[in-house]
Formats: sequence, structure tokens, C-alpha cells
Amino acid sequence: MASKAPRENIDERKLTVGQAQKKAVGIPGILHSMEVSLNQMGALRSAQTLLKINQKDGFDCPGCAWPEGDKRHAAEFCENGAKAVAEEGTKRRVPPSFFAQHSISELREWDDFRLGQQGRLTDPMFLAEGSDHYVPVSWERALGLLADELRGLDDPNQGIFYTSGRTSNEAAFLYQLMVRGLGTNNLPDCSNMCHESSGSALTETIGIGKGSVSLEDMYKAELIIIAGQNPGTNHPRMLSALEKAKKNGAVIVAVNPLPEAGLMRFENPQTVRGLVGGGTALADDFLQIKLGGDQALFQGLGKFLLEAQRRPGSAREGRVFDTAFIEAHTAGLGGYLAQLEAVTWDEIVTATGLSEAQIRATGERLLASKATVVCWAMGLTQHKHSVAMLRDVVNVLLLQGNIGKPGAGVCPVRGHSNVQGDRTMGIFERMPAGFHDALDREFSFTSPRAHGFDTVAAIEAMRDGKARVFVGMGGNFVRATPDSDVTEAALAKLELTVQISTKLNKSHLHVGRQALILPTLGRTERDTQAGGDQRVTVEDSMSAVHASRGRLTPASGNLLSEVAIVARLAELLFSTDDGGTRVGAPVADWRGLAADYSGIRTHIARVVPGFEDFEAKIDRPGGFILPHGPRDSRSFSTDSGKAHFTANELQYPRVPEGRLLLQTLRSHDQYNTTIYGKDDRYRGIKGGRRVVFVNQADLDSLGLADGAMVDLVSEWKDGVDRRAPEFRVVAYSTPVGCAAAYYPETNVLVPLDSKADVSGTPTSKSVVIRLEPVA
Ligand SMILES: Nc1nc2c(c(=O)[nH]1)N[C@H]1C(S)=C(S)[C@@H](COP(=O)(O)OP(=O)(O)OC[C@H]3O[C@@H](n4cnc5c(=O)[nH]c(N)nc54)[C@H](O)[C@@H]3O)O[C@H]1N2
Ligand SMILES: Nc1nc2c(c(=O)[nH]1)N[C@H]1C(S)=C(S)[C@@H](COP(=O)(O)OP(=O)(O)OC[C@H]3O[C@@H](n4cnc5c(=O)[nH]c(N)nc54)[C@H](O)[C@@H]3O)O[C@H]1N2
Ligand SMILES: [Mo]
Repeated sequence: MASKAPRENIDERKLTVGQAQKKAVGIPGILHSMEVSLNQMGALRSAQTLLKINQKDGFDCPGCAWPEGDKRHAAEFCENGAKAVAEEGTKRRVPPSFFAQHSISELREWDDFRLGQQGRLTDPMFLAEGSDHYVPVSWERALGLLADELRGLDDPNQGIFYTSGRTSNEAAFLYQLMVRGLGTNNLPDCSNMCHESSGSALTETIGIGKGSVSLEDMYKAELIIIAGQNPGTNHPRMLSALEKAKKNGAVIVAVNPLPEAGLMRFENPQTVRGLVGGGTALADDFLQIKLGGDQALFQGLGKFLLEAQRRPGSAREGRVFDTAFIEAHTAGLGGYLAQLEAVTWDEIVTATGLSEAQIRATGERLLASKATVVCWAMGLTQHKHSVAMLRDVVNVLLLQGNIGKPGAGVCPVRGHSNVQGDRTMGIFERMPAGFHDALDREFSFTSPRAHGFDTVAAIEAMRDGKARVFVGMGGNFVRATPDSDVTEAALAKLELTVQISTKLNKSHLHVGRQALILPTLGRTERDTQAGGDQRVTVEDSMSAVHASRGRLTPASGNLLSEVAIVARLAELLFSTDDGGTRVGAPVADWRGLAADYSGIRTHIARVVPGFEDFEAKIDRPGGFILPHGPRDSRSFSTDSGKAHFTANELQYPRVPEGRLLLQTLRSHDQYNTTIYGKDDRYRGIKGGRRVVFVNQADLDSLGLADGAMVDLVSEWKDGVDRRAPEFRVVAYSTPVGCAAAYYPETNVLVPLDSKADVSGTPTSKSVVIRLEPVA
């Protein structure tokens, strides 16, 4: 059976709203993913592909960064992993004739769903100045044009080199080397919009910006707090780990404004009991917190522990804190305790919308637990005060010594499957000096030390005429970023925009004076080079690095791998006609590295700590775990050599009368800006995405009926009204004052300069809006 022709648009006027679900996966999940797979790939390819996900000799699932368990099922089944694979493995194609048929102006009117449904890009395409149609171009000419443009910059800092988190370690390492070889650190990435706040808070407090737990720790934990994360949709394989933890006796506390189905009950598709027995209840307690209230919650938990520690005559007096750990390994306790004394329960209750009793009950859970893990994702990282919020999460864990011991620690759950690895490889606008020194030694050049632009700064630079060329290594920059109208206009000012992509998206349509599409291989595809079939490596959310090998026949014979694209471009930029290296450029055998990626791994092994014997270590099934000081030996590479308690003033969003605070989040049928379909099964939505979830009490006080049509208008201090037109109101279980709607349709509402302190992450979970009824 072949794939089905792409669906035309889904008419959102037929949208229906049903009951939100109270459990995740089960048989509906299996059926839905089979439907997507069969539509996109046909039966044979579906079977071939789904059997190879996350197997020891297969490819790493491009779905998310949750680690693979040791014991692998014939198909470690995950509904949304299967959908991610089907979208890449699709048999649908976007050949040059597609672009002859459809102009850029026409395609701009299509929505993300319709664009993505067209399938895989097959050939390099060029959009000339003033033209409305892309035309095919040879690789040689495309890369030559880009190289000329880059060489022609007055200043290398006029180039911007974005990365999304699916790029392999090998491609990422070569890419950052090429960019630094050009002389800039302008390496913004999706992480700037994602877990940057986690990286900032963890680096400051424990000396390393990565999570400290392994899957084993999840299984051994006595208490798991999951805050600001919707694993049932975004990390479905995490539900199996939670189910196992639960069987071992763990208590799970979910902290979320929404009662997400996956947090409540899980029907494991791997077990018969899961499918027919009603599944496992996951969360023991659900704290329905107000948006942005988590710093207050964690200060409340700290305050509770402090009171318990000091309660005279109680059995626990003086034994609540892990004093031995605190004395040996931490600094700054006094300042933190002073903040806990200063903050009042009244403020905590106002900020969280929870009762003091609820918070105390969670405090009792902490007291009863000898090993606690806190997991979080975008609900905690995309607020103005996210870094302070996460410092306060660390504070609570440190009080009880919950770091660097079995069953305990910090667990920022990453999004893209190799976003953590890309950072390890140097995709960062401000890598530490040690990385630069090692890179310079290895490639006999001097990499620039001045910090580059992060994502928001990159858009500002484009807007202000300080940039001329944009290269996107994957991703969908124009849709993933905030303030869509501003960003589209900023990109339009550039000389050349280049997208290295697998699938068609809006970033191919909102472009500079000239544009290139460079189509590339996906993770699932065979990558054949002069030196034979290649494997690549990725790092998951728990610092495990392993190999990934694609087996499918590539979507077209005219694709280059990401590594090959970078290597060929670098050769044009840095090699002299007689095969030498231009003065000042990094010295590397670019062609040889592209022929056999093990050469890249040899370089990585010498530059990045923890990768010694890289090649041998990935031969081992399951790969290897990178070192992590706090996790491995309670050693903290902060300035003082200790973990830092921090004193953070309490912050929380304050919303003017008659306004709501909007979070922008994912439906069950999307992968970031790739829209698989227009349903959100767990939240009861069918056939549309332009919905806004609002508490009934807010609807009453605003005089709006459930089902009414409204414009969402964001209000910001610049006085500009940012508008997302025509959303249908859905009365939903969310705290009073807190609304929710899907990203990326709502990115137009997020002001570019509304970003987190320290990390610079756009405040996608805290946008002040008003609802304007549509006449
Ligand atoms: N299928 C699928 N998988 C994915 C993705 C995808 O789009 N689709 N994206 C990938 C990526 S890149 C990432 S980063 C992750 C994202 O994974 P998530 O972070 O789970 O994604 P979001 O949909 O943004 O959900 C945020 C969750 O936090 C809650 N929340 C929002 N604000 C607050 C708050 O102030 N406090 C608390 N306590 N909770 C809050 C929301 O109600 C929601 O449940 O998933 C990855 N995996
Ligand atoms: N309002 C709002 N905005 C957000 C968020 C939010 O919660 N709310 N979340 C933020 C987060 S957490 C993230 S991570 C970003 C995501 O930002 P991005 O990573 O930029 O966006 P994606 O939608 O994941 O990118 C999808 C595109 O990547 C390309 N692609 C897929 N696989 C490959 C591959 O293997 N190689 C190459 N070269 N290209 C490939 C395809 O062409 C596809 O169209 O969005 C951020 N933006
Ligand atoms: Mo992300």
C-alpha cells in the first residue's frame, strides 16, 4: 500500500469539543499512530520502520530526548514517537515541480499543517531576488552561492547560524567548527527557547547545566515531583518509567495548571494489563497551580521544611535537613533561610492559587521521602522569573541532600532528541573558555571569544540591520520564535536565508532577498558516504550517548547529509586551490571527515571532556554515560567548589483586571511547529487548533459564552496590540485567570523583548492577553 495523498486543508469551522480524558495511551493511542503511519508510509515501510525505533542496532527516535530503557520491546511503542517517525519516513514528496506549481505568495497562505503534509523535500532549491518561485539549483551552485555570500560579509558577526535539536553530534561539531572558523559565535539554537533557563540555573547552583538522574534513579525514587510538564503527550515513554517507579512504591505529585491526562492515569500499551485492566493511576496528588506560581510553591516547601527542622520537641527537630551534606558540599544556606523566613504564607497562597494546607501536605511528602526527584519542562522554563524559580527548586533538593544519591536529583526533561548533545558539541553562543582552548589546539586556529547572539538577540540584530545571512541547521525559525510579525520582517531584511531541512515549513517562505533550501537526510535514513554507511551519535536527557543508524532508503537521491553539507561548505570557505588551508582557518581534512564520520569522533574525543575512546564506547550496546560531577561524586564545579543555595526574591506574574495570563503549549497532534493533525485527543478537541482554554468563572465575569469566537490580543509595555484572530473559547479546567492556547499559532502574541531574566528565553508560558469578542 502506498501512502495516501496529502490532505487538503482541514476546515476548522467543523471543530468539535468533547470531554477531556483522564488517562493516556491505551488502544486509541495505538490506533491513531497506526493511522498516521499507514497514511504517510504505507504498510510495508511502517512495519520496517517502527520495528527499528530505539533498538540497539536501529536509529534513535527523533521524537524526544527521554532515554531508552535497557530492556527493549520488539517495538518500544510510543504513539507520538511513531508519529514523528511517520512524518519523516513519509512517502510523500515535495519535488521541484511542486515549487513550479505553487508560488511563495500562494504557499504563505497555507497553514503549518498543510505545508508539513506535503512530504519530504527532494532537491536543493533557489529563490532569486524578486522571484515568486523557487527553482532547482545544483548543490555546487547552492553551496558556492552561500560561500560567496559568507566570504563577502564585512564582519563575520553579520552571519547567524541557528541549530534545532535533531542534528547529530557529528554534524553539530563540524558546524560549530565551521562557524567559529568564520570568526563568530553567532550560534543561537532552539535551546535558547527551551531549557536555557534550566541550564542557567543549574550551572550557577550545581556547576553543570544538565540533569543529575538516571533511569535507575527514577525507579528508586520515593517521591517524584513533575512540574510544568505534559509527559503523556511530549515524553510518552516517560510514562513507562513512572509506572515502574510507582510499582516500586514511589509517590508522584503533579504540579500543573491543567489536569493533563498522562499525569493522571496510564494504560501501558506494552502490557495486557495496561490495555484491558484500566491502567495505572500515576499522580497521587495534583496541585493545580496558577501559571508562574512555582517559585512560590517551592519557597513554600522550603519554608515548611525549615519550620519542621526548627519545631521544638518534635521527633524530627534538627533532623529534617541533611546537615552533613549541607556542611560538606554547600554554601549560602543562611541567605536562603532568611528569604524563607521573610516570605509569607499569604504571598505563597496568592501566587500559587493553592491552599496552605495543600502545600503543607506536599511538604509532608518531602519529609517522608528519603530520595526525591524533581522533573520539569517548559512550564517552568518559559517565564520571566524562570531562572529564579529553578534556583528555588534546587534549594529545596539541597536542603534534604537530594542530589548525588540514588533515587534523587534534578531532572530537566529535554525536548528535541539531541538538543543536549548539540550543546555538548559547542552549539552555544557563549561556550566556556576551556572549550575554545581545546578547539583551537585541535584545529590550529584561534576561535573568537566574544559572545555571539542567542535567538532573541539574533532577531534583534536582523531587525536592526546588523545581520546579512541566516543559516538554519534544521528547525523552523520563523515559527518557533516569538513575535512572528516582527521576526518575519526581520528575516526579510537579510541578503540570504538558507534552510537545511527535511520538510517544507514556513521558514522556506519568510525569507531574505534570496533564499536556499538545502534538503537533507533524516535520522531514519541510510547515510552512505565514500567510506561506507555511516552511523551518528546522540545524547539523551540523562547524558547517555549512543549510536544511531538509519536504514530506510533516502527520500531522494539528491539529498546530502548534514555532515556532508557542512564539510563541503567549509571546504569552499577554508581550503586553497592547491588543497591547503587558508591563513587563520581551522586546519581539518573536511573531505575525509565527511567520507568517514569516525574521523569527526576522533576530533570530538580530543576536544570534549568525557568522550575519550569515543568510537569504542559507542560499539557497546546502549553506548555510555557522560561524567556528571554532582551525580557521580557530589563534586560541584562552581567557583567555590560547592553547590550554592541562593536567596531569591519571590516573583510571580501580576495580571491587570479583566485580563488573562496565557500559556502557549503543545497539542497531542504536533511536534513543535510540525502539525500532525488538528485533534488534541486528551483535551477533547477534534478538528481544529484555534481554541483558547479558559476557566468558566472567567468566562462568566467577562460575559463570554463557552464556544464564543474571540480575538486574542496581547498587551505589552510597548503599547502595541498583538493580535491572534478568531479563536474559539473552550471552558476548561484551568485556574482562574490562566488561559491556554496552542503554539505556534499564538507566537504572534509573545513580544520579542518579553524574555526570562538571565537565560533570555521568550516568556511563552506567560503572556498577558485580553479576549475581544468577534462581531
Ligand atoms: N509529541 C511531541 N513531543 C514533544 C514535542 C512536541 O511538540 N510533540 N516537543 C518536544 C520539545 S522541543 C519539548 S521542549 C518538550 C516540551 O514538553 P512540555 O514542556 O511538556 O510541553 P508543553 O506543551 O509546552 O507543556 C507544558 C506543560 O507545562 C504546564 N505549564 C504551563 N505553565 C506552567 C506553570 O507556570 N507552572 C506549571 N507547574 N506548569 C505549567 C502546561 O499546562 C503543560 O502541561 O517536548 C518534546 N517532545
Ligand atoms: N510560543 C511558543 N514558542 C515556542 C515554544 C513554546 O512552548 N511556545 N517552544 C519552544 C521550544 S521548547 C523549542 S525546542 C522550539 C522548537 O524550534 P525548532 O526546533 O526550530 O522547530 P521544529 O518545529 O522542531 O522544527 C521542525 C523542522 O525541522 C526540520 N527537520 C526535522 N528533522 C530534521 C533533521 O533531521 N535535520 C534537519 N536539518 N532538519 C530537520 C523540518 O524541516 C521541520 O519542518 O520552539 C520554541 N517556541
Ligand atoms: Mo524544546
